[in-house]
Amino acid sequence: MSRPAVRVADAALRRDELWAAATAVADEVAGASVVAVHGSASLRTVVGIVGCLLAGVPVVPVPADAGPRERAHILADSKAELWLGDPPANADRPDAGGPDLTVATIDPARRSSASHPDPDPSTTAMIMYTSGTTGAPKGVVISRRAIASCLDGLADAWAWTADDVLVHGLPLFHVHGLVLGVLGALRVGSPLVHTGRPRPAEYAAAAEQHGGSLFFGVPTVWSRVCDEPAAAAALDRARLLVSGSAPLPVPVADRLRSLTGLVPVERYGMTESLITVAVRSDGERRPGWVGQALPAVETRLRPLPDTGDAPTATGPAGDAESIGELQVRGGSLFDGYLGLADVTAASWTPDGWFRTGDAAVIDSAGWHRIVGRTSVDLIKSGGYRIGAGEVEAALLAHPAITEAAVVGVPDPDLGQRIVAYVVGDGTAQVDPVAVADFVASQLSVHKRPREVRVVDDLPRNAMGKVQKKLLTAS
Ligand code: MLC
Ligand code: AMP
Repeated sequence: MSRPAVRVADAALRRDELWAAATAVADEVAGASVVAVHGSASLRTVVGIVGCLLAGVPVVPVPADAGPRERAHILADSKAELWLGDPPANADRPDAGGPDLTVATIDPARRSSASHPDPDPSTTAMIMYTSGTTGAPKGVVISRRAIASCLDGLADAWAWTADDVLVHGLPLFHVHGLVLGVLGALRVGSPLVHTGRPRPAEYAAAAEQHGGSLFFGVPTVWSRVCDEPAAAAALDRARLLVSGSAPLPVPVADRLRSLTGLVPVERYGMTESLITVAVRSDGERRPGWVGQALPAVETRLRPLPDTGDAPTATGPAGDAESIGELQVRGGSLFDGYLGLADVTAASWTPDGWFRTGDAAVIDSAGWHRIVGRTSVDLIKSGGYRIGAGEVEAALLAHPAITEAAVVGVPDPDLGQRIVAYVVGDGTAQVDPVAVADFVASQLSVHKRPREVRVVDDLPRNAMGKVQKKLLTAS
């Protein structure tokens, strides 16, 4: 009997079973304009997403822990007409308080042998919601062609084949866990072992029980693996440890090397561009650097926008020291933000390059080092992208809060942790715990402030703009 193609926690399906179960979903969703799938870490999610892709229906993976306000926005903005999967934990119905939509469960035990025509590569595969510096999350429209281009580039860079066994436990509603971690495995034909959560002990168990050869993690995961040396030691027979979604601190790469004998490889990307730059498995390893552009991608540096927050440029571009804004173009780029033509246009240069908003250096061999972001208002915590503006809007909805500023403060575990500074209206004492709970009633868990600091006023410049640099330094 052939081995499972996908295992999530204790549930598994062979490839023929997965295809037949997903085809049953495709039969059900065919013809829909947009379908939302509850992005829990489950085999149901995999079956639901693959089913939508087989049917050629754009799918919106909804964060499993999205707060009601966030979820209502995603469903209304995407105009999803069907919800696939269990209702989320914090609602009887996914659209509680929002628009009506049909709700259907996903049953991995169903089978269909119907055939669905191959959709055109230019059609939309996914609409993935991601945070900007301000406002509600934007729907990133990603084509089938872009996903294929990205995955083929990574398969080439990492010599990723059906002989590999991929292990990870990342969320199934973002690029890392879903596009790379599920669709990548299916495209290459390597079995996927998803551990439910990305815990060190479960990575170790997957290495031992399932012969994991390729492991994906965000830097927080790798740092936690290092904190459990016995788990780290179990990865010593792996072929490749891959880190992405946020900067991997060099000391973590060094600790991983001493515990496993493997130098992790990094790759860099965004929801909008998918993965554009990667370290090759057969080449040099350089901790702190994220590698070279993938074959279908070009990169360049341009002078940083003068935001007052950005790192300062130090010299001419391309010399491994001078910092510029990283701009990219090529086969894995998105088709635009859903319904936001102006924002889409502003995110591209007039000559057709996507502005990543990341500050980088490039050396003469085309190696990239990411040195920061051009805006302090995009925070990366545990590999999650969080817009300060969205959290501030949630805080300002609190009746006793008159001003709010959200910053990412360096954190040894999470990279950055969210700290909220709030000013009360003076009518009553503002309780930090109640404020965090208030945000929790609206947004997903990782967007909640880890700390709420109640202050008398916020530091502002002569123009009245909050000086966040002063807050992150305190
Ligand atoms: C967390 N918790 C909180 C909280 N934050 N409780 C109250 N207030 C808060 N502010 C809870 C959690 O729900 C959890 O509870 C417990 O505290 C521990 O939380 P944690 O320390 O955050 O750990 P964990 O939940 O394990 O999360 C760490 C992590 C997670 C690394 C597993 O951050 C993660 O999955 N990150 C991956 C993000 C990702 O995939 N990004 C890719 C984006 S795509 P409980 O009860 O649940 O235990 C991309 C493109 C690219 O970037 O390049 O890849
Ligand atoms: P997201 O849209 O969630 O995919 O987040 C994209 C952002 O994650 C990028 O703009 C970078 O700031 C960051 N990022 C992704 N990979 C890396 C990496 N290897 N090193 C540093 N930052 C990264």
